[in-house]
Amino acid sequence: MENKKEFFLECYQLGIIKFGRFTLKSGIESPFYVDLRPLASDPKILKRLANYLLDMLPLDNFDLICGVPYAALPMATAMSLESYLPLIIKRKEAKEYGTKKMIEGIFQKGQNCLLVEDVITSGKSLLETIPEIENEGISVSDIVVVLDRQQGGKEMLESKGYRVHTLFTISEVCSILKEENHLSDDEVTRIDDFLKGNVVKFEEKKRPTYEQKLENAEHSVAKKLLEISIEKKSNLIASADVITTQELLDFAEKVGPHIVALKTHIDIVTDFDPDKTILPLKDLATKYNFLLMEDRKFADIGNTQELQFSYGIYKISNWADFVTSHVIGGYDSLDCFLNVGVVAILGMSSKGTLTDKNYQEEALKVAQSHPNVIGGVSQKQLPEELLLFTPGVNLSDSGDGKGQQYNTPEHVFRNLQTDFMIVGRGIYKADDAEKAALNYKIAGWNAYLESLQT
Ligand code: BMP
Repeated sequence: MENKKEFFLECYQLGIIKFGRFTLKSGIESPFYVDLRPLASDPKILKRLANYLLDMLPLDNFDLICGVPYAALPMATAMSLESYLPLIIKRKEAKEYGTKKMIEGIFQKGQNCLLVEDVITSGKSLLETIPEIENEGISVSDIVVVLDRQQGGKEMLESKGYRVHTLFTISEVCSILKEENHLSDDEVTRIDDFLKGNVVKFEEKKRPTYEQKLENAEHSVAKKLLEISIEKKSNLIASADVITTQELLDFAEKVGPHIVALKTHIDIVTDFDPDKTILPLKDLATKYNFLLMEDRKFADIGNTQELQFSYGIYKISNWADFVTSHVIGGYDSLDCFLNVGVVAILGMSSKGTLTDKNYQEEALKVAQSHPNVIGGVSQKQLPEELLLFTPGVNLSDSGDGKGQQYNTPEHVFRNLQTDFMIVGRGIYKADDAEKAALNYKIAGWNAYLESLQT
């Protein structure tokens, strides 16, 4: 049977590595250039490559396989055909129409996916790809790479807990080529020098602490929320989606000690009465030191929103500390929310939401520039100056059969760097809401502390 060296030499004949002077995407001049795409054009080599890669791996650990686009797509496909591991496809860009999915294929939340990459340099592109897969509820534990350029990527990913399996390293390849007289001593020295001086340090910015956010916060409501968070060691907002005043007050009494804010949908309370519903609710908010967040999701022109905010039976402006609002009415539509904080709806948690990439980018511009906005509801990381509120958190469920998509506290704090998690049914449907709130509070705070370490 051929050995790995013979196999590499056959691959080399396809022109996958060139030596000379090459300017890389980063602007750095490199003495070699690697392009493994030609391997896909030789079916016999591609099949053998797939088997070499599979031989290195604990295959029982994986439910799925996925290649980083584009060069690794044929490799992952070949590996799937050889191993019967089901293939999923990661898009470079979400589809503009239809489902807007980033990951195509058949998969289930909780499955573990083997990631395939052709070449690893700094590891940055893998680090961008992994959260997109994890966002679908799929975990990634192992990455298999054909060639490691030995510039720090493997070590960086390993430091984050991923197992990285590499078939070849550039040093190994160079010594094979030198043995076979394809490379001179001078060229090998030049490559060694380049490798020594070009280990890419991937400087990942650490998430700010609540204390740091508080220092930079401008809006009084943002400050208050952060102060409560620090004081109570909580980042939990309980969503009180209950339909009677009694249930609402009972719920607030139970969860009050553990939360930074109580989120209401006041228009679902069937027996709403300003004196019987709001006054005692405000007393509880004072007693337990939490804020009131009315999830009204305004979505109209400024004048109508102003009326909806201050008139009608709910008179939200009289009691809410902050409100949610779509920004679909444009920048000026948010002017009416004086003296409260606005949490802009940037992206929703439900399946098939129309808040696509383009909408989110435009909505974010409005949110970032409007002084009434303290943060956004999103399933994506936001710029540091905005507070991120993430609903769709549940410790045990993956969905509700009505389109809601759930994530764990670990996911939202580590991968999205959220500031506040919003939990509804995970708490109010629990047999013991107080205990559930305490459990979520602890899980959220621990997940936040852990996210400071990574
Ligand atoms: P639950 O944890 O029971 O799924 O409740 C989530 C709460 O957050 C609901 O009140 C819902 O209206 C709200 N919400 C959401 O689920 N997704 C969003 O994108 C925005 C929300 O406000």
